[in-house]
This record gives sequence, C-alpha cells and structure tokens, in this order.
Amino acid sequence: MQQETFDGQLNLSHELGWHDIESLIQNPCKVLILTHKNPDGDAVGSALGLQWVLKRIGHTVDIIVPDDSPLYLKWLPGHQQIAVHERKSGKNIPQLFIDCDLIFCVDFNTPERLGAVEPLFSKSSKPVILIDHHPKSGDFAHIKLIDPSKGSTSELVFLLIEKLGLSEYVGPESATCLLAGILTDTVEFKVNCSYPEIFETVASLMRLGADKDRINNEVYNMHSADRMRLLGYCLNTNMKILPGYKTAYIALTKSELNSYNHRKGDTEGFVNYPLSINGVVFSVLFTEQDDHIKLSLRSRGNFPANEFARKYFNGGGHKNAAGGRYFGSFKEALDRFEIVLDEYKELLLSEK
Ligand SMILES: [Mn+2]
Repeated sequence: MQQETFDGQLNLSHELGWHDIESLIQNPCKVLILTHKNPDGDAVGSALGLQWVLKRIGHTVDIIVPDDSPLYLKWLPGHQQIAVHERKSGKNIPQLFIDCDLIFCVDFNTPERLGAVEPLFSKSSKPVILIDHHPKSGDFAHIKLIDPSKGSTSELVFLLIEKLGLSEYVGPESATCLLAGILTDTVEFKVNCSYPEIFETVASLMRLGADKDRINNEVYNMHSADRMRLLGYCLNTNMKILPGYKTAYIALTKSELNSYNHRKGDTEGFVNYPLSINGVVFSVLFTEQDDHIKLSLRSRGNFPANEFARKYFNGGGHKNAAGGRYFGSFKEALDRFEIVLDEYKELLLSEK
C-alpha cells in the first residue's frame, strides 16, 4: 500500500533515484541538510524532522540555514543545533561542506534561495537529494523527490521515511517537527490540503508522538503585544481594498515597523487577513527592507500568485502563496503593483 501511495502520488523522478537514496544512507556517513533563507515552519520542520531520523540510524547530521528562524520556531526540538550562516560563529560551515558525504536540500526550488550559502553549495560536488513541493523545482539536484500537489515538504519527508522503512525511528521530536511543518504550511489546514492522504500522515505523526497542542501554543499563542497592535494598525489604517480588482494590500514602511518594535517574523500571517474579506481573492503585503521591498502574495482559487510574482516582482512560489522583491522605492513598488494589476483584471474578476 505504501508503495502505491508513494509511487502514485509522489513524483520521485525515477525509480533508480529511489534506490539511490536507500544505498546512499545505508552506511553511517556525514550528512548536511540545507534549507532556504527566511526559514519558515516547513523549512525548519522538514529539516529537523529528517535530521532526527538520520541521526537515529547512525548518521552525523548538520543543518545549515542562511539566516535565523523567527522566534516562534526556536522551541522546535533540535533547533539550537542548527548552524546559522549569517551568525558567523559556532560551526565552521565551509568545513562542513568539505567534510560531508551527502547533501539533502529541503523546501526550496532553486539554489538562489540559499542566499549567502549558495556559493558554498554550488562549489560542492557531493550527491544532492532534493525534497520539495514547489513548482518548477529541481534542476540542481541529483535525486529529486518533488510533488507540488503536497501541502508541505514535511509531509514528503515523512512519506520518504515511511517508504525507506524507517518509521520506527520517528520519535516524538521528529514527529513534532514534521507536524509543525505541515500545520504551518497549510495555514492550519486551510490551504493546499484538500486530499485525504494528508490526514493519514497527520494521524501517523500523532501516533508517533507529535505534540499538536504544543505546536499550537508555541506557534500561534506566543505573540508579543506589539505584534498584535501592529496587526491592528495594519487592518484599521493601512489596508487598501481595490474592489475593481478583487484585491487588497497592506504596505508597511520601515518607520511604521519600527514604531511597533518590529521583530523578525512579526508580520508573518498578516497577508492572510484581507483574503477573508468577501470579494477579495488576491492579497499582498509589502514590507520595506534595507535594500528592497519585500512582497508576500496570497490568492484564492485559481489566481496564480506565483506567476504574478515571477513576472513582475523577482519572485515565485506556489499558486496561492508566493513571495517577491522589488528593488526601488516604496512608492515605485506600489505604483508598479497597481499598474500591472490591470493586466490581471479579467482573471481576478473571474474568481469567485
Ligand atoms: Mn514548504
């Protein structure tokens, strides 16, 4: 049955790839796990979930991320051992690349997403296994386990572990990390999870000890009062609705962020709120960064947020959840947005 689920639903690029994974991890070796910059729950959850299992079967494993996680992920079991490239302290990251035998990449579709870690990765000649659920993924990997129909990479990691016959090595730590990835990437089972198998995976993880209540508490109930007030300010004062385009957006300048003592991760999830308004099918959050304007894009139905981000804002992602960047002033970014939105008017208005 597992065989059927895996081969039917997951696009493991070729059957040979599958056996390659099995033989690559047969004997204890040094494994690196890499994930993308601005790591989210799925990036960190899938990396840690995989790490716990690989360690238990005897491998030496290091996780490398370009930059640090938001506060709401730091409680995840094993998080404190993650090597953060931008911190420039602790583990010798270039040496880890030299010493490793094998590299797993999780939850990203292009090496650019590795930020400052990308040059080290590109220089490496070690075998690369990619596990990912983004569209247009994977040219850079030797073995690919890619399935854009899945709600998270964490789910794919668990399906791989099952397929490898390693479920017995999934303990409460690993299960909790993987469930955190599934829960956050599906926005608490609201998006990208309209298929029954995901709940079978969730059931398995719960049986293996995943602490769902702790995830809820640590991820969703640990906000600062400043973050709540910033959200209130966004929705009350800052949200612009364009009914002629079924679109809403929130734009936050650096000084606005600073006036609410903004900390990394504070604006996460803000972009989802406008989507709950009747008649809004496309929502964008603009936040001013040091050298660019960051965009988070969310859509309902068939509107391709990823295509929009790719075409006009140096970005990409999933159909209903994408990211982008604009290099220019805040005003230019918003002007450009309103102009290019017109090209999608028909499509936006056709969404229910
Ligand atoms: Mn993901």
